[in-house]
Amino acid sequence: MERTFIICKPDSVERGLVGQILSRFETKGFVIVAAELRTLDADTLGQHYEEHVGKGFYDDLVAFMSRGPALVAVLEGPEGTWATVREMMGATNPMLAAPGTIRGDLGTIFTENLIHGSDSAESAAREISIFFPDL
Ligand code: IDP
Ligand code: MG
Repeated sequence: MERTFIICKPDSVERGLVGQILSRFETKGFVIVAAELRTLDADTLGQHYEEHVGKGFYDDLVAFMSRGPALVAVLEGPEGTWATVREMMGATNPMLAAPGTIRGDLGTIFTENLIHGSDSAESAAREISIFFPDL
C-alpha cells in the first residue's frame, strides 16, 4: 500500500465542498487514514511549499492558505495512489482543468484551486512527515 497527502484548501472549506471532495476519493476506493481541520501558519506553509518560496505568487498563496481552516489528510491505496489522486485533482489552473476532475468541475480561480496533492512518492513522504509526524 502507498500513502499520499492532500489538503482541502480554505476555499473548499469556505464553500462547503470538503465532503464532496473526500467522497470522490472514498468512492474511488482510497482510504482516509488521517484527517484534521487546521489553520495553517506561514512557517508550516514555508516547509510545505519550499520549492515555491520567493516566486511571484508565493505571498498570495500563503495569504490564501492561511486565511481559514483547511482539511489536511492522508489517503491510502495501491502503488501509484499519489498519481491517481493528482489525475483526479486536474490541472493546477482550474480554468484549464478537464471536466470530471475536482478543479475542472468546481473552480475557476488559479490560486484558489481547492485541493493540494503530493506530486511524487518522495513528496508524499516529506509532506506527511510535516503534517502528521506520528504516522
Ligand atoms: P499544484 O498544486 O498543481 O501542484 P504548484 O505548481 O505546485 O501546483 O503550485 C502550488 C499552488 O500555488 C497551486 O496549487 C496554486 O494554488 C498556486 N499557484 C501556482 N502557480 C500559480 C500561479 O501562476 N498563479 C497563482 N497561483 C499559483
Ligand atoms: Mg505542487
